[in-house]
Amino acid sequence: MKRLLITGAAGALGRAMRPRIAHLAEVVRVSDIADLGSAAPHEEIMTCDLGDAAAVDRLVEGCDAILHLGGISVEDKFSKILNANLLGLYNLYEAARAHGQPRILFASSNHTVGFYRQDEPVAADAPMRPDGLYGVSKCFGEALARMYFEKFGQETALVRIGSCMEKPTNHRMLSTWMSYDDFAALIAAVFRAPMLGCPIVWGISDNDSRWWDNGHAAYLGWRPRDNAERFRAELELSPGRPEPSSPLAVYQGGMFTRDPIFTEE
Ligand code: NAI
Ligand code: 15L
Repeated sequence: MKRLLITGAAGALGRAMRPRIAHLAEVVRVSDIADLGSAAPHEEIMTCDLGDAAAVDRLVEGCDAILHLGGISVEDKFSKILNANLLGLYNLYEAARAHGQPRILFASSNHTVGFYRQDEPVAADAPMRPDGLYGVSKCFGEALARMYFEKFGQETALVRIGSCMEKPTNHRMLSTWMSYDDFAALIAAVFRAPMLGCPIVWGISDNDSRWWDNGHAAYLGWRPRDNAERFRAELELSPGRPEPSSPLAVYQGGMFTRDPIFTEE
């Protein structure tokens, strides 16, 4: 493709994905509200607040695909979630509608279903059970994307990312971990698939321990290769197993289920 837009490109996943997916496009437009540093030769920088409709319209114009990572990524005050994750997503989809409907990969989250217990396998079409306002914002994002698909044919992969980081850091992540390389391979599969539709995809590696199954999305041809299991022995030593009654051991969303509602002051 000619131009791929990455929002949230200054964040943890943005920084990890930029070198890994550079080969997917001739030009990668990197965007964030935060400082993006200097551009690589194949990159162009556009600083933008997702809550600013006019700026998002300019951002999306000329792009063939969008990797949407930008937004508030943990529990936070509603005003911040409202601007970045609700208004920001609406702005992005309206801009996409105005500019040829580039395919979108939306970084959704396991926190859409965080209140399921860890002994309950969850199907992609099971009722949402968000574990906080952040999780609710991802439910909104999935619903918005689905509506734009049904009404206008806008294609989106709704990737419910588990824990995408260098390595798992607690026992819960033996089930939720996705390696950076597996995420990069998923992004490539999403943007190369002849037909995408609007599937929910669980963003996890090929972990032995798992609560989610991607059988319904096999047509994407994505084959994750990493497995959190190789970190089990290390995690047994530190941080060790959580208490059986700890939210970390009970709920799929782990400690997010215990976050308060952060008030504005
Ligand atoms: P991050 O917090 O490191 O990066 C998010 C980026 O979005 C930041 O650079 C931030 O400046 C930017 N941003 C925030 N508000 C913005 C606004 N109003 N306008 C423009 N940019 C704004 O998060 P991370 O870990 O890189 O995650 C990326 C995406 O993936 C997020 O949407 C997050 O919810 C989602 N996700 C990540 C998971 C993970 O394990 N890292 C798990 C599940 C979902
Ligand atoms: C998320 O949605 C967060 O963005 C990320 O920071 C992790 O905490 C991840 O979920 C997780 O559940 O481990």
